[in-house]
Formats: sequence, C-alpha cells, structure tokens
Amino acid sequence: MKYRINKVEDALIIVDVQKDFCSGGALPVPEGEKVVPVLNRYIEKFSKAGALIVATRDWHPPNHISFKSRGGAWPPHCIQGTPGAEFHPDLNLPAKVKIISKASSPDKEAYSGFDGTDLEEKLRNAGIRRVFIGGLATDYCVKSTVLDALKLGFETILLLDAIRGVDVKPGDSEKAINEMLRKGAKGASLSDFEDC
Ligand code: VGL
Ligand code: ZN
Repeated sequence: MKYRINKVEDALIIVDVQKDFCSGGALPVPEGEKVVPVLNRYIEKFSKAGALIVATRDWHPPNHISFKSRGGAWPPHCIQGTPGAEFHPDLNLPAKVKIISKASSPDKEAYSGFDGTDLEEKLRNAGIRRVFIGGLATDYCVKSTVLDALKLGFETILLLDAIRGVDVKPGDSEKAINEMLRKGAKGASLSDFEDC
C-alpha cells in the first residue's frame, strides 16, 4: 500500500476519455474504452477521499490544424459540440468534476492539458501538490500532460492500468511510458492504493 489519497494536496486528472478515442470513434485508440472501468474505480477513491477530480477534453474547432485536411496527422476528431467529443458514456464523472477543454484554437495543436488552459492555475489555487494521471492516449496527450506536470513541479503519478496508446508506430506507448518514468513520473496501479 503506497498511496493514501490526500483531500488537500492530491488531484486525479483524467485525460481525453472521449467517444472519438474509443471503439467506433473517429480516431479510435486500440482498447481505449478499457480505461473506463478502471478510471471509475479511481474516481470512486478520489471522490470518497474528497479530492479534486479534473477531466480534460480534446475540443477542436472543425478546421483544426491537426486535421489531415490542413496537412495535420489526424482524421477530424473531437469537434466541439459533436457526439464524438463527448466523454465516454460509462465514465462516472462526478458532478463536481472540473472540465478542462484544450486544443480549441484553429491554428495551434495542444496535446497537454496544461497547454493554453487554466489547469495549472486551478491546481495551484486548490493547493494541489501531487497529481495522478490516466486516460488517452498514452503516447500523445497523457505523455504531454505528464511531462508538463513534472516540469511545473507537481509530484506526478502515472496510472499504468488506466492508460492506452495509439501506437502509430509499434512500441510508441512503451517508449512514452519509459520517457515519463525516466523524467520523474512514478508508476502506480489500483493495488498501490489504500482502500478508502
Ligand atoms: C490526442 C491525437 C490527437 C490525445 C488528441 O488525446 O492523445 N491524440 N488529438
Ligand atoms: Zn486532437
């Protein structure tokens, strides 16, 4: 038992668990939906502890620079206000969740939940010192969010059982995990948490 969730200092950050990143979506992450039941258990733990829960969402305008139509890498996905941009329907986000929308400027890609948002300010104002991060996709938005959290000085724990990657090239997710751990993130799974 390594982690006891602290109501004052800890936050759970759920990255981009949206329909377009799950099976049947516009940019499906293999097994993306498998993070949902695991994240629901983390949500339960953080809720019971009274700790802050944040959910980021990819929230693109229809002409976003990351889309193939504009020379980007991706099919159109997570367009603001469309069904594909909705959170996975089985994700049990609590009423108090803080939602952070990102990558909303047409001409700028933003993989990190901190990039162009008030996420840092929200965490600082709440007195958060330690963040636990899971969601989609390991090799893009989870990675960028984790690396930014480390740079900003947050103790950062990667939830290894609650992430899945795109793996455009095989091994990308494994490489991303190794980089996050090498740069100071700690890895944890549900069994590393005290029952509460
Ligand atoms: C993401 C690719 C494009 C992500 C977002 O959430 O990881 N990946 N846009
Ligand atoms: Zn995107």
